[in-house]
Amino acid sequence: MTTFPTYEERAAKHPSPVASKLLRLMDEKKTNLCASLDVLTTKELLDLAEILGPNICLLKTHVDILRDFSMENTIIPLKKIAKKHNFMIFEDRKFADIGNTVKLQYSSGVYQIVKWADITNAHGVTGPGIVAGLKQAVIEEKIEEPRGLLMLAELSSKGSLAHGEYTKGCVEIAKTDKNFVIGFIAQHEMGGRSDGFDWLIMTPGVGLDDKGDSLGQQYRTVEEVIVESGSDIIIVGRGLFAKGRDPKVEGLRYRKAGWDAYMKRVGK
Ligand code: 5IU
Repeated sequence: MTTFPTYEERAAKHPSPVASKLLRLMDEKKTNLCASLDVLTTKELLDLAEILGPNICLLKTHVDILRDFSMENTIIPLKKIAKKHNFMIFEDRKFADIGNTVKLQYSSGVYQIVKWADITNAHGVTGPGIVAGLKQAVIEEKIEEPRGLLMLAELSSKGSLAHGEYTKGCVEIAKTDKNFVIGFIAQHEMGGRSDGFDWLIMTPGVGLDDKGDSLGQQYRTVEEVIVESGSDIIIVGRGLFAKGRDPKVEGLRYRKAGWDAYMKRVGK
């Protein structure tokens, strides 16, 4: 196995302040677990954030699922919990329109994502204007905290069309702004590590007990994702909190599995 730089080494050199902050906190907290909380109410979201907080580096939201979203009751308390337990927030918005439209979707409407999410993501289907549009929202809204974008290069679901030339195209789009684009949602390591690029690879479709669901989701194990496919962060949803599972127990279990796999990967 070729030696791979540690999160700590990568944090020290990374050109993006968001990626650097995330890599540093992963190293300090010893976790590469991102909890994906697709829940219906603010109470469920905040309760799970509080329970899982000590074991995660990142919390992934889909705020448009919440029945009772508000900046005041959802985002302000969530940011407080994030600060208390030292994790970052990733809104899995999957922007997919022309630059001017995504700029407005990112900054305006009910959710005003640019104001609170450290990280968001975008499809490459509309071309590099999507990166420029989202970046413009960060500048025009005068956001002081750093913001980062992930390109959706591959998906975990059965029959996904994001592969081959499409995936390569997403990598080229990512290269158009290496301070803002921090990496990929993908199933494998990609993009190379030359020319000053150090992409973060975050992988959903991770489950230790199930193989998939009835709607096309496909799960791989933590070891497959981190050691064999070279991912940096495991994104786990129902594996942590589905009915009958104890999020405290599962949080610890996935965190340990993720960290052990990372240690194996960096040869420690
Ligand atoms: N998600 C995927 N696969 C993908 C992408 C996003 O599962 O390829 I892109 C999201 C959907 C859900 C979470 O929010 O990641 C996975 O949740 P479960 O672990 O509960 O399947």
